[in-house]
Amino acid sequence: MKIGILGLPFSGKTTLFGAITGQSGGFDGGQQASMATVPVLDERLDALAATCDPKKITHALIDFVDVAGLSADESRDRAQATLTPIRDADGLLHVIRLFDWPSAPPHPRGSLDPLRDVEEIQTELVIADLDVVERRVAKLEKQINKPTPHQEQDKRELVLQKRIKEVLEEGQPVSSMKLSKDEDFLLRSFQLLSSKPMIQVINVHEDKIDAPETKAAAEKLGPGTIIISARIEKEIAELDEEEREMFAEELGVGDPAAHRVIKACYDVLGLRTFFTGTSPQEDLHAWTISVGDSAWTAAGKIHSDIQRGFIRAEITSYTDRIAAGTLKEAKAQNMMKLEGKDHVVADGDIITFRFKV
Ligand SMILES: Nc1nc2c(ncn2[C@@H]2O[C@H](COP(=O)(O)OP(=O)(O)OP(=O)(O)O)[C@@H](O)[C@H]2O)c(=O)[nH]1
Ligand SMILES: [Mg+2]
Repeated sequence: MKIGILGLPFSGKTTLFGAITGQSGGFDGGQQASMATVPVLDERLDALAATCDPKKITHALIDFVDVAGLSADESRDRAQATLTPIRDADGLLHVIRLFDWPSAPPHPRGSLDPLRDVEEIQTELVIADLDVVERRVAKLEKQINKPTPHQEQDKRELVLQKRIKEVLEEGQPVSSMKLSKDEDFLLRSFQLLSSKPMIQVINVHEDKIDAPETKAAAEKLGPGTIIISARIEKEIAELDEEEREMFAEELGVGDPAAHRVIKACYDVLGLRTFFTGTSPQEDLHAWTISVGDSAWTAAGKIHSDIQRGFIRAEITSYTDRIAAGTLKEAKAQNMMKLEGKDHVVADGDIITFRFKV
């Protein structure tokens, strides 16, 4: 799972990246971005570990990527270069500046207006996608009359790409379109930025976290918006655990930024967790899947061999597994269900895959 952090210059992207990942971030020279991997904390892992004495505990992981500021002032080439490192992201996190701070470089538009900033960034994504789609349409139009084995498919794709082009030309993101599963699949390789789910972070000064104008701004931006003071969160993240809790409570900032951001990512992207290895001395492991994913897809998260040789999945729900105490006991109480490839995995499921290689 990969989340790209983007936003206007000086909105606090690198500061938030530091708060989430504990790394200083920033980049210079030839580098276009910095990336760090963050474990997804999950209380259920601790509860499961208490029942099975695991050899090792592995959390689900999320990669965060911090890129340079994006804005309408940049050249097209520069904007494309900024966006390249996050084209393959599963979701985007937009950092929107709502802090006023004399010692920071000023907001590039000279005032604070989250809605205006959201529109500017969305337009940048739409223009970047239009570049990709226009080039693809031109290429398809050239090859469409040649009798190739993929001529029929090319024709279908051209119709779709033209439809997308129209939407983008109206300034609308691809995410506003209703696409079928097949169309979605066809488009995947083009990694269109405006099709990606978006989490919005309003970055405020620490004494404005609860201010009415902050809440009003968040409401205006709609669901999938969270409020964070990146600078103070970064300072908190740098403390040791004991100091951290005290300090966070004093400031009323709630859960650490990393938790809240990851939770928002799970909500907006529709992510779910399943577990493997809940017998003694196994590797207890949390994995991320999307809502609606099948047992077969889940198998592929672990290893392509398990997916290829899939026979069945033995599934116990988290609640049943905890109630039974051990996997053996859960089985004895008929809590373990045998499921096939197409079975939809539920959040918290504990799975043992049976497969043949
Ligand atoms: N008061 C306050 N200042 C902040 C906050 N977040 C960032 N800043 C300041 O804003 C300035 C820019 O922060 P960065 O994190 O470098 O912003 P950025 O979006 O990465 O900037 P570019 O990468 O240059 O586009 C720095 O001086 C930060 O200290 C915040 O929550 N509160
Ligand atoms: Mg930065």
